Amino acid sequence: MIELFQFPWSPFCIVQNRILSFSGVPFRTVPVPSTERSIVWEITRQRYYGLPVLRDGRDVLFETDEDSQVLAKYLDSKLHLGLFPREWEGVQTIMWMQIESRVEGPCFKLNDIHWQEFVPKEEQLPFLRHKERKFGRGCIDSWKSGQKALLTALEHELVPFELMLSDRDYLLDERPRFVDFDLFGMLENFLYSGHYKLPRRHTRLAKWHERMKSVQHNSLPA
Ligand SMILES: N[C@@H](CCC(=O)N[C@@H](CS)C(=O)NCC(=O)O)C(=O)O
Repeated sequence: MIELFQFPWSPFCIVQNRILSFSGVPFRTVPVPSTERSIVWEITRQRYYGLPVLRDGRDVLFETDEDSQVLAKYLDSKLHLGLFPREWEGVQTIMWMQIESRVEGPCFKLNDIHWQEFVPKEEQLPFLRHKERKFGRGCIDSWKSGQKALLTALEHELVPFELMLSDRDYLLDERPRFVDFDLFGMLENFLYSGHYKLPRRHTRLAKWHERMKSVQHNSLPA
């Protein structure tokens, strides 16, 4: 059975988790603390410490760079999900680069503001240390004081996606492609703390989000 090594509020883990549930294949999630990655180090034979990681029998899959999409492409070709059709090659790359930087930035900061509510107590010290080493001392407090501006930035970054949904159900055409799952993962991370709702003015995005929560591959036209 396919195994997904993950932690629950990670935007990138949510992407893979939703692709797997969309596919309908049985899979199991293996919880890994966000701050302690020895299991990942071990199964990747000391080649990777990031998450998510997939294990499928003897194969262990992980990303090779920021934009590699190794996991999603593996699942797509193994399970024939139609996530990376030729006609959208290139366009999807530009979109996921945008989604995983300009959209992901405000999403994870807005969620991290509430970190003490969802990071287990024993992980809180290494969590804070990891964040402050990466983003500077007091980073989370500064995100908290800039919360309104971050929400405005997110609303602004989502405008092109709202526009793309004017005359179709998914971002590129009538079925979800990789970028739909990618954007979904970032937004679920934003919503994870339970303190936020999607920006009210993006009404089509709200309906798309509802569709993305439950869409199944086998319910789409062949
Ligand atoms: N482009 C990668 C990014 C993955 C990523 O940034 N994962 C985070 C968790 S959300 C991570 O493990 N970062 C390294 C660390 O925390 O040490 C992907 O799509 O998987």
